[in-house]
Amino acid sequence: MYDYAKKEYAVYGVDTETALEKLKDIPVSIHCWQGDDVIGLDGGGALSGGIQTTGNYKGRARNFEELKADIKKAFSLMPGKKRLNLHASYAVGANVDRDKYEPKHFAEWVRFAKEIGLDGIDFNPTMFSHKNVKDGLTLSSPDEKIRKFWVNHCIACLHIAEYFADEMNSPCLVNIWIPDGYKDVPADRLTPRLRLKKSLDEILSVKYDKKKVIVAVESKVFGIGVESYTVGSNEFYQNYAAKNNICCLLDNGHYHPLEYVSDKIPALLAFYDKVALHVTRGVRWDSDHVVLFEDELKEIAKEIVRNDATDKVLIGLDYFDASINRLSAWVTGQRAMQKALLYALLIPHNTLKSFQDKAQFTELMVLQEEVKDLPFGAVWKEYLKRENLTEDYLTEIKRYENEELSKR
Ligand code: RNT
Ligand code: ZN
Repeated sequence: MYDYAKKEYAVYGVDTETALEKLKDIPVSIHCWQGDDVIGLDGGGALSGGIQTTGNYKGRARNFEELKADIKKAFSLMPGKKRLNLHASYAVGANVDRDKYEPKHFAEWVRFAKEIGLDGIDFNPTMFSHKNVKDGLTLSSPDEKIRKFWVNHCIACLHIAEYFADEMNSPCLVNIWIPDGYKDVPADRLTPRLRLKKSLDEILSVKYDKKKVIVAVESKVFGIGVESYTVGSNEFYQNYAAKNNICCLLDNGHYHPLEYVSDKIPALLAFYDKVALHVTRGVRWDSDHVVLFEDELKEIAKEIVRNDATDKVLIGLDYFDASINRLSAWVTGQRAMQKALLYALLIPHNTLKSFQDKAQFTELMVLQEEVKDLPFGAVWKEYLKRENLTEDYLTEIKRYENEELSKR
């Protein structure tokens, strides 16, 4: 099947071998928080901040050991280069508050990441599910003590990120997302943003190695309970990032349903050296459903691949479904991302681009349609084979569910 597919693609000038070689080197950062419904290990409390998991499928990881075991099993069923995306709330054995977290609270994660051969670790300050989220606000709080607490938390996270970068010998992305906003029509939209700006300035004023730590800001349009106003909006963060030489993180659940992140990637690539992504799947709202091999995911992958931006676009996953087997959620989403990248690597972009430039729009449309049904599946299977995997991951996950998860 693969030999046949290789020949079919060659007709269009696409070399499947090159595609397979490239794919295995594109890192995908996998979020730890799918494993425990975003609860974390630091006893912060119920999930808050306009994000929500629903469902009560058996076997949620209840502690560090279970989470590690689940990650290890799930990651073993994922092809390609993998990074681990951690939230600060996954500190291990910390008996201090989040503003005082240190690298030592994450040393066990580093040991684990090395043990399972990961490419790197990425990091996120956790500014939700905590008593110091006051009136729904963190970095934009009018309460100086609260605002400072979260500034210090972010500063602590920069130090931890530098430690991850050193230990893993790979730069660490630190993504700042805050839940701050208002449920109903606010009386003042500017002042909270000015406070957020001041907080970001304070965070970035500390010394950190910019080659090792990449700071990103993640905007959002609205969340549950904060429908009317989001402090960290798209325009706010894009301007902040541009002026302060940091990076934007685009979460494709964070825009109006008819706004596409696939179109935003090249817009930002025109100005930024790096663009970070949270790949998710919103169903009617920022619902964070498991990522599937769908049209917008393919479009996102195309923008990364055809712009030669696999080093510039930092791909991370961000979804959490508690209604199905959590390992299967992880693997399905990661494989969908890999599939989309392979799909994009197998498109004759140069031919298509030249049709566009010569205004041959008929040819462009016809060829774009034609390549859609090339034997992609056979190349995907070959990729899995070379990664010592098969199409079937569910059998192994079901076995693990029976032997481990169902005992929890
Ligand atoms: C929330 C953001 C944020 C979180 C994670 C847990 O809407 O997408 O990235 O999902 O940090
Ligand atoms: Zn996100």
